[in-house]
Amino acid sequence: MKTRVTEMLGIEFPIIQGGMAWVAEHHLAAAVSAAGGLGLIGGANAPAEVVRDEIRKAKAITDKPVGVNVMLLSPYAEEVAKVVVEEGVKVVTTGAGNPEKYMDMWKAAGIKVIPVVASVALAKRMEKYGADAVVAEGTESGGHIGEATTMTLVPQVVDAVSIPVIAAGGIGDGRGIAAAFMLGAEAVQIGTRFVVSKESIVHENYKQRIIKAKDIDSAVTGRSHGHPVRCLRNKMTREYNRLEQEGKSFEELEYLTLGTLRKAVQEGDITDGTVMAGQIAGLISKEQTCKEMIDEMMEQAGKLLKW
Ligand code: TUI
Repeated sequence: MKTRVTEMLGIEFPIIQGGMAWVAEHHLAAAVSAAGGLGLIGGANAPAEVVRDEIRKAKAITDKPVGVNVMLLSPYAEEVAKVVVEEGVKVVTTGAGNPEKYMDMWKAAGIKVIPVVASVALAKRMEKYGADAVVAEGTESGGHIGEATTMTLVPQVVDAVSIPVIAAGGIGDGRGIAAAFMLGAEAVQIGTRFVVSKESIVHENYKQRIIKAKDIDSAVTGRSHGHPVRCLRNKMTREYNRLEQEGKSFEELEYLTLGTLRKAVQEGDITDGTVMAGQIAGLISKEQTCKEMIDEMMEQAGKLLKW
């Protein structure tokens, strides 16, 4: 299955794993790359030396390329942006902001730069600044989100730019991949399904929460503050949304979300922790290896798209 994205990245299948905070570490990224997709290490809020170490550990597991997601709200974004150059990373995606100030440095180092965007305006701007592709991420995604749905955003971005578009948000099986391709995407980015993979280091409670999730279990905190974050409904989201409705400020509610993603991922606290996951969680029903997931999804998408 060849597209401009598989050719550009030198990968077998048009599947990129999301660079999820605390989740996308070297075991997961290496497993996805080894299975023929593109694995990403999530820089998240980690110090640059932690990211450097993760890159080296992934390289020790697989010879296939592994990319890095630079989370632009991170206090360490600037240092992480330099570490990816120093470590010879071939592909960088960015999230939660505008990566313009790093583009020249990355391009000069020969890095393929793929910003994640949630609007047509940012997609066009990124193309102008030399982006090699964009990930158009719909509001179905887990974590920090925009407003437009994948179904509406992807074809509008496809029409607005000439560079390849990668669809993200709400994709969890071969039907989702086929649908994204019908909208004009040339690859997909998948997060939530890989969270429950065998190679994913998240706590078993977190995996089971996703596996047991129903269609209506998704919640968004922080919408009224302009910091919408999608996760699975629990005691924390109910408390957050209740206080948000009472008009409490972002700062007053920060105690509910600070450090709570780590608490859920590492300690398995899925009651008070933040269980980030996309709306597709309700579709995800079993733990499999990354290779089993990718092979199953590609077979299903291939039949539908008559590849
Ligand atoms: O970045 C993500 N998803 C994330 S980042 C993250 S870590 C975090 N945790 C809690 C609060 C905040 C961050 C968890 N999930 N996805 C990519 C993405 N980027 N989605 C939306 C955007 C985006 C939004 C606005 C990108 C650019 C943008 O505008 C920037 C500008 O200046 O125009």
